[in-house]
Amino acid sequence: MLAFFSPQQLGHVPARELHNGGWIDHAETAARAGSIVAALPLPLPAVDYGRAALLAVHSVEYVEFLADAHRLWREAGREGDAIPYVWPVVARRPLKLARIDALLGRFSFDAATPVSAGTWDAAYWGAQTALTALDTVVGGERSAFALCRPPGHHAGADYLGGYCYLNNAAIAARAAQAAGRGRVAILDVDYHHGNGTQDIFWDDPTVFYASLHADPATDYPFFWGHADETGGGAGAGATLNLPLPAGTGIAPYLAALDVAVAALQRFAPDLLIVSFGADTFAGDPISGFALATDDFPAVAARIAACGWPTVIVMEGGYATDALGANVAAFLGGFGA
Ligand code: SP5
Ligand code: ZN
Repeated sequence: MLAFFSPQQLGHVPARELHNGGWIDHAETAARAGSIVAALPLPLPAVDYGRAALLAVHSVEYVEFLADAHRLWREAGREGDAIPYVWPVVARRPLKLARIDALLGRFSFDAATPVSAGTWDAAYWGAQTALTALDTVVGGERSAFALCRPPGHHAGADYLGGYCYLNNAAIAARAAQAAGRGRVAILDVDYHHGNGTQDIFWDDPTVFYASLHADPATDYPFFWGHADETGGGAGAGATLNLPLPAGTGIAPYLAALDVAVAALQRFAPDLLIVSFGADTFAGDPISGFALATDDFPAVAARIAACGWPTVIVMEGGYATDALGANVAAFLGGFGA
Protein backbone atom coordinates (compact mmCIF):
# COMPACT_ATOMS: atom_id res chain seq x y z
CA MET A 1 0.00 0.00 0.00
CA LEU A 2 1.26 3.48 -0.82
CA ALA A 3 2.13 5.46 2.31
CA PHE A 4 2.53 9.22 2.65
CA PHE A 5 4.40 11.26 5.24
CA SER A 6 5.82 14.78 5.37
CA PRO A 7 8.79 15.48 7.64
CA GLN A 8 7.40 18.93 8.53
CA GLN A 9 5.06 17.00 10.83
CA LEU A 10 8.03 16.31 13.15
CA GLY A 11 8.24 20.02 14.05
CA HIS A 12 5.27 19.80 16.43
CA VAL A 13 6.94 19.19 19.79
CA PRO A 14 4.48 19.71 22.66
CA ALA A 15 6.39 19.51 25.93
CA ARG A 16 3.75 18.55 28.49
CA GLU A 17 0.05 18.15 29.17
CA LEU A 18 -2.19 18.70 32.14
CA HIS A 19 -3.19 15.28 33.43
CA ASN A 20 -4.85 14.22 36.68
CA GLY A 21 -4.00 17.57 38.25
CA GLY A 22 -0.34 17.75 37.30
CA TRP A 23 2.01 18.12 34.37
CA ILE A 24 3.29 15.05 32.55
CA ASP A 25 5.43 14.59 29.45
CA HIS A 26 3.24 14.90 26.37
CA ALA A 27 2.09 11.50 25.05
CA GLU A 28 1.85 12.57 21.40
CA THR A 29 5.54 12.73 20.44
CA ALA A 30 7.41 13.08 17.16
CA ALA A 31 9.05 9.74 17.97
CA ARG A 32 5.67 8.10 17.25
CA ALA A 33 6.02 9.03 13.60
CA GLY A 34 9.62 7.77 13.60
CA SER A 35 8.48 4.37 14.90
CA ILE A 36 5.91 4.09 12.09
CA VAL A 37 8.26 5.28 9.32
CA ALA A 38 10.88 2.74 10.43
CA ALA A 39 8.34 -0.09 10.07
CA LEU A 40 7.07 0.78 6.57
CA PRO A 41 8.51 0.93 3.05
CA LEU A 42 9.74 4.48 2.47
CA PRO A 43 6.72 6.81 2.47
CA LEU A 44 6.20 9.49 -0.21
CA PRO A 45 6.04 13.20 0.66
CA ALA A 46 2.81 15.21 0.50
CA VAL A 47 1.76 17.57 -2.26
CA ASP A 48 0.79 21.09 -1.10
CA TYR A 49 -2.90 21.75 -1.90
CA GLY A 50 -2.97 25.03 0.03
CA ARG A 51 -5.31 26.33 2.72
CA ALA A 52 -8.54 26.10 0.70
CA ALA A 53 -9.07 22.39 1.42
CA LEU A 54 -8.74 23.06 5.17
CA LEU A 55 -11.41 25.74 4.97
CA ALA A 56 -13.92 23.22 3.60
CA VAL A 57 -13.96 21.88 7.19
CA HIS A 58 -12.55 24.53 9.54
CA SER A 59 -13.71 28.13 10.04
CA VAL A 60 -11.45 30.87 8.74
CA GLU A 61 -11.32 32.41 12.25
CA TYR A 62 -10.07 29.11 13.68
CA VAL A 63 -7.46 28.54 10.98
CA GLU A 64 -6.10 32.09 11.38
CA PHE A 65 -5.99 31.61 15.16
CA LEU A 66 -4.07 28.34 14.82
CA ALA A 67 -1.55 29.86 12.41
CA ASP A 68 -0.99 32.87 14.74
CA ALA A 69 -1.43 31.40 18.22
CA HIS A 70 2.18 30.68 19.10
CA ARG A 71 3.37 34.09 17.81
CA LEU A 72 0.67 35.83 19.91
CA TRP A 73 1.73 33.76 22.92
CA ARG A 74 5.34 34.89 22.52
CA GLU A 75 4.25 38.52 21.99
CA ALA A 76 2.37 38.31 25.32
CA GLY A 77 5.77 37.57 26.89
CA ARG A 78 5.30 33.85 27.43
CA GLU A 79 7.80 31.03 27.07
CA GLY A 80 7.23 27.53 25.75
CA ASP A 81 3.93 26.19 24.46
CA ALA A 82 0.63 28.10 24.30
CA ILE A 83 -1.89 26.34 26.58
CA PRO A 84 -5.49 27.37 27.38
CA TYR A 85 -6.72 27.68 30.93
CA VAL A 86 -10.17 29.36 30.71
CA TRP A 87 -13.17 28.39 28.56
CA PRO A 88 -16.38 30.30 27.70
CA VAL A 89 -18.61 27.29 28.21
CA VAL A 90 -21.30 28.27 30.71
CA ALA A 91 -23.75 30.16 28.46
CA ARG A 92 -21.25 32.95 27.84
CA ARG A 93 -21.67 35.43 24.99
CA PRO A 94 -19.55 34.69 21.89
CA LEU A 95 -17.15 37.59 22.47
CA LYS A 96 -14.46 38.14 19.85
CA LEU A 97 -11.56 39.00 22.15
CA ALA A 98 -7.96 39.47 20.99
CA ARG A 99 -6.08 38.38 24.12
CA ILE A 100 -4.26 35.11 23.42
CA ASP A 101 -5.67 33.41 26.54
CA ALA A 102 -9.22 34.29 25.43
CA LEU A 103 -8.52 33.00 21.93
CA LEU A 104 -7.09 29.74 23.29
CA GLY A 105 -10.24 29.26 25.39
CA ARG A 106 -12.57 30.11 22.52
CA PHE A 107 -10.94 27.65 20.12
CA SER A 108 -10.24 24.61 22.35
CA PHE A 109 -11.94 22.08 24.61
CA ASP A 110 -9.09 20.72 26.75
CA ALA A 111 -5.73 21.66 28.31
CA ALA A 112 -3.84 18.68 26.89
CA THR A 113 -3.25 20.12 23.42
CA PRO A 114 -0.47 22.74 23.46
CA VAL A 115 0.40 24.95 20.52
CA SER A 116 4.19 24.80 20.12
CA ALA A 117 6.33 26.83 17.72
CA GLY A 118 6.08 24.21 14.97
CA THR A 119 2.47 23.16 15.54
CA TRP A 120 0.85 25.06 12.68
CA ASP A 121 3.33 23.81 10.05
CA ALA A 122 3.07 20.24 11.33
CA ALA A 123 -0.74 20.25 11.39
CA TYR A 124 -0.85 21.93 7.97
CA TRP A 125 1.40 19.25 6.45
CA GLY A 126 -0.51 16.51 8.22
CA ALA A 127 -3.64 17.68 6.45
CA GLN A 128 -1.77 17.88 3.12
CA THR A 129 -0.57 14.31 3.73
CA ALA A 130 -4.19 13.15 4.09
CA LEU A 131 -5.15 15.08 0.93
CA THR A 132 -2.28 13.50 -1.01
CA ALA A 133 -3.33 9.99 0.03
CA LEU A 134 -6.93 10.83 -0.92
CA ASP A 135 -5.79 12.05 -4.32
CA THR A 136 -4.10 8.73 -5.10
CA VAL A 137 -7.24 6.80 -4.18
CA VAL A 138 -9.45 9.13 -6.24
CA GLY A 139 -6.93 8.51 -9.03
CA GLY A 140 -7.60 4.76 -8.93
CA GLU A 141 -5.46 3.23 -6.15
CA ARG A 142 -7.49 0.78 -4.07
CA SER A 143 -6.11 2.18 -0.81
CA ALA A 144 -3.49 4.52 0.65
CA PHE A 145 -2.10 5.30 4.09
CA ALA A 146 -1.64 8.87 5.38
CA LEU A 147 0.83 9.01 8.27
CA CYS A 148 -0.75 12.09 9.85
CA ARG A 149 0.82 13.51 12.98
CA PRO A 150 -0.42 15.34 14.98
CA PRO A 151 -3.66 13.33 14.79
CA GLY A 152 -7.01 14.88 13.85
CA HIS A 153 -10.24 13.23 14.96
CA HIS A 154 -10.78 15.27 18.16
CA ALA A 155 -10.51 18.60 16.26
CA GLY A 156 -13.81 20.25 15.32
CA ALA A 157 -14.65 22.93 12.80
CA ASP A 158 -13.48 25.63 15.24
CA TYR A 159 -11.70 23.86 18.07
CA LEU A 160 -8.56 21.92 18.96
CA GLY A 161 -8.27 19.26 21.67
CA GLY A 162 -7.21 15.67 22.31
CA TYR A 163 -3.77 16.26 20.73
CA CYS A 164 -5.58 17.30 17.50
CA TYR A 165 -5.56 20.63 15.58
CA LEU A 166 -6.82 20.00 12.04
CA ASN A 167 -9.24 17.14 11.33
CA ASN A 168 -7.31 15.23 8.68
CA ALA A 169 -10.03 12.61 8.08
CA ALA A 170 -12.75 15.26 7.72
CA ILE A 171 -10.57 17.32 5.37
CA ALA A 172 -10.02 14.22 3.22
CA ALA A 173 -13.78 13.48 3.29
CA ARG A 174 -14.68 16.95 1.98
CA ALA A 175 -11.95 16.72 -0.68
CA ALA A 176 -13.37 13.34 -1.76
CA GLN A 177 -16.77 14.96 -2.20
CA ALA A 178 -15.25 17.82 -4.17
CA ALA A 179 -13.72 15.14 -6.44
CA GLY A 180 -17.14 13.60 -7.10
CA ARG A 181 -17.31 10.92 -4.40
CA GLY A 182 -20.61 12.19 -3.01
CA ARG A 183 -21.19 9.58 -0.30
CA VAL A 184 -18.31 9.20 2.13
CA ALA A 185 -18.09 6.95 5.19
CA ILE A 186 -15.67 7.50 8.06
CA LEU A 187 -14.95 4.47 10.25
CA ASP A 188 -13.12 5.47 13.43
CA VAL A 189 -11.21 2.66 15.14
CA ASP A 190 -9.07 4.80 17.45
CA TYR A 191 -9.49 3.92 21.16
CA HIS A 192 -11.12 7.31 21.78
CA HIS A 193 -14.32 8.70 20.32
CA GLY A 194 -13.68 11.11 17.42
CA ASN A 195 -15.79 13.94 18.78
CA GLY A 196 -14.49 16.48 16.26
CA THR A 197 -15.41 14.30 13.28
CA GLN A 198 -18.83 13.59 14.78
CA ASP A 199 -19.51 17.31 15.34
CA ILE A 200 -18.37 18.28 11.82
CA PHE A 201 -20.75 15.83 10.10
CA TRP A 202 -23.50 15.74 12.76
CA ASP A 203 -26.29 17.07 10.53
CA ASP A 204 -24.84 15.93 7.20
CA PRO A 205 -26.56 12.92 5.59
CA THR A 206 -23.81 12.56 2.94
CA VAL A 207 -21.04 11.57 5.39
CA PHE A 208 -21.69 8.57 7.64
CA TYR A 209 -19.62 8.52 10.85
CA ALA A 210 -19.22 5.20 12.71
CA SER A 211 -16.96 4.79 15.73
CA LEU A 212 -15.82 1.98 18.04
CA HIS A 213 -14.31 3.43 21.21
CA ALA A 214 -13.93 3.30 24.96
CA ASP A 215 -17.18 4.09 26.76
CA PRO A 216 -17.19 7.88 27.37
CA ALA A 217 -18.89 7.27 30.71
CA THR A 218 -15.42 6.27 31.94
CA ASP A 219 -12.98 7.54 29.28
CA TYR A 220 -11.93 10.69 27.47
CA PRO A 221 -13.56 12.69 25.83
CA PHE A 222 -16.54 11.99 28.19
CA PHE A 223 -18.99 14.49 26.64
CA TRP A 224 -19.33 12.79 23.23
CA GLY A 225 -19.57 9.25 21.90
CA HIS A 226 -22.52 7.87 23.86
CA ALA A 227 -24.68 5.29 22.08
CA ASP A 228 -27.71 7.59 21.90
CA GLU A 229 -25.82 10.14 19.75
CA THR A 230 -27.00 9.25 16.23
CA GLY A 231 -26.85 12.53 14.28
CA GLY A 232 -29.24 15.46 14.00
CA GLY A 233 -31.40 17.30 11.46
CA ALA A 234 -30.90 15.96 7.94
CA GLY A 235 -28.06 13.82 9.35
CA ALA A 236 -30.28 11.91 11.79
CA GLY A 237 -29.19 8.28 11.63
CA ALA A 238 -25.87 9.00 9.91
CA THR A 239 -23.81 8.76 13.13
CA LEU A 240 -23.24 5.41 14.87
CA ASN A 241 -21.49 5.16 18.23
CA LEU A 242 -20.44 1.78 19.62
CA PRO A 243 -18.92 2.34 23.07
CA LEU A 244 -17.06 -0.65 24.51
CA PRO A 245 -16.06 -1.45 28.10
CA ALA A 246 -12.57 -1.31 29.59
CA GLY A 247 -10.61 -4.48 28.87
CA THR A 248 -12.28 -5.16 25.49
CA GLY A 249 -10.33 -7.82 23.57
CA ILE A 250 -10.44 -8.91 19.96
CA ALA A 251 -13.60 -11.11 20.04
CA PRO A 252 -16.04 -8.45 21.29
CA TYR A 253 -14.14 -5.85 19.26
CA LEU A 254 -14.74 -7.76 16.02
CA ALA A 255 -18.39 -8.28 16.96
CA ALA A 256 -18.83 -4.50 17.29
CA LEU A 257 -16.89 -3.97 14.07
CA ASP A 258 -19.40 -6.24 12.30
CA VAL A 259 -22.22 -3.97 13.50
CA ALA A 260 -20.40 -0.89 12.18
CA VAL A 261 -19.56 -2.56 8.86
CA ALA A 262 -23.20 -3.64 8.37
CA ALA A 263 -24.33 -0.02 8.89
CA LEU A 264 -21.73 1.22 6.40
CA GLN A 265 -22.86 -1.37 3.87
CA ARG A 266 -26.45 -0.09 4.15
CA PHE A 267 -25.12 3.46 3.62
CA ALA A 268 -23.14 2.27 0.55
CA PRO A 269 -20.32 4.82 0.41
CA ASP A 270 -18.40 5.79 -2.72
CA LEU A 271 -15.24 6.03 -0.61
CA LEU A 272 -14.19 5.04 2.92
CA ILE A 273 -11.88 6.88 5.28
CA VAL A 274 -10.54 4.89 8.24
CA SER A 275 -9.44 6.88 11.27
CA PHE A 276 -6.93 4.35 12.56
CA GLY A 277 -5.57 4.60 16.09
CA ALA A 278 -3.29 1.91 17.47
CA ASP A 279 -4.20 2.95 21.03
CA THR A 280 -6.53 -0.10 21.20
CA PHE A 281 -3.28 -2.06 21.74
CA ALA A 282 -3.03 -3.81 25.13
CA GLY A 283 0.29 -2.09 25.88
CA ASP A 284 -0.94 1.45 25.24
CA PRO A 285 0.04 3.64 28.22
CA ILE A 286 -3.10 5.83 28.25
CA SER A 287 -5.76 3.37 27.07
CA GLY A 288 -7.60 0.28 28.32
CA PHE A 289 -8.41 -2.17 25.51
CA ALA A 290 -6.60 -5.48 25.04
CA LEU A 291 -5.80 -5.91 21.34
CA ALA A 292 -2.54 -7.66 20.46
CA THR A 293 -0.30 -6.77 17.52
CA ASP A 294 -1.46 -10.02 15.87
CA ASP A 295 -5.10 -8.90 16.17
CA PHE A 296 -4.76 -5.84 13.93
CA PRO A 297 -4.69 -7.80 10.62
CA ALA A 298 -8.13 -9.28 11.38
CA VAL A 299 -9.57 -5.81 12.07
CA ALA A 300 -8.15 -4.49 8.82
CA ALA A 301 -9.22 -7.55 6.79
CA ARG A 302 -12.89 -7.11 7.76
CA ILE A 303 -12.79 -3.50 6.59
CA ALA A 304 -10.90 -4.34 3.39
CA ALA A 305 -13.45 -7.08 2.55
CA CYS A 306 -16.05 -4.35 1.91
CA GLY A 307 -14.12 -3.43 -1.23
CA TRP A 308 -14.52 0.34 -1.08
CA PRO A 309 -11.70 2.68 -2.16
CA THR A 310 -10.12 3.47 1.20
CA VAL A 311 -7.87 6.11 2.72
CA ILE A 312 -6.38 5.12 6.08
CA VAL A 313 -5.55 8.15 8.23
CA MET A 314 -3.31 7.80 11.31
CA GLU A 315 -4.82 8.92 14.62
CA GLY A 316 -3.57 7.86 18.09
CA GLY A 317 -1.35 5.12 19.53
CA TYR A 318 1.12 5.88 22.31
CA ALA A 319 3.09 2.67 22.91
CA THR A 320 5.84 4.15 20.77
CA ASP A 321 8.17 1.13 20.66
CA ALA A 322 5.36 -1.14 19.39
CA LEU A 323 3.61 1.50 17.27
CA GLY A 324 5.41 0.79 14.00
CA ALA A 325 4.71 -2.96 14.28
CA ASN A 326 1.05 -2.31 15.12
CA VAL A 327 0.59 -0.01 12.11
CA ALA A 328 2.43 -2.43 9.82
CA ALA A 329 0.20 -5.27 11.10
CA PHE A 330 -2.94 -3.26 10.32
CA LEU A 331 -1.78 -2.20 6.85
CA GLY A 332 -0.62 -5.74 6.10
CA GLY A 333 -4.06 -7.11 7.04
CA PHE A 334 -5.68 -4.61 4.72
CA GLY A 335 -3.70 -5.97 1.78
CA ALA A 336 -3.29 -4.20 -1.56
C1 SP5 B 1 -5.81 11.16 19.03
C2 SP5 B 1 -5.87 10.64 20.44
O1 SP5 B 1 -5.71 9.44 20.65
N1 SP5 B 1 -6.05 11.52 21.43
C3 SP5 B 1 -6.15 11.09 22.77
C4 SP5 B 1 -6.26 12.21 23.74
C5 SP5 B 1 -6.35 11.72 25.16
N2 SP5 B 1 -6.03 12.75 26.10
C6 SP5 B 1 -6.29 12.51 27.49
C7 SP5 B 1 -6.04 11.11 27.93
C8 SP5 B 1 -6.21 10.88 29.40
C9 SP5 B 1 -5.93 9.43 29.71
N3 SP5 B 1 -5.95 9.11 31.08
C10 SP5 B 1 -5.79 7.68 31.31
C11 SP5 B 1 -4.80 7.38 32.36
C12 SP5 B 1 -4.48 5.92 32.37
N4 SP5 B 1 -3.47 5.60 33.34
ZN1 ZN C 1 -7.00 7.87 20.67
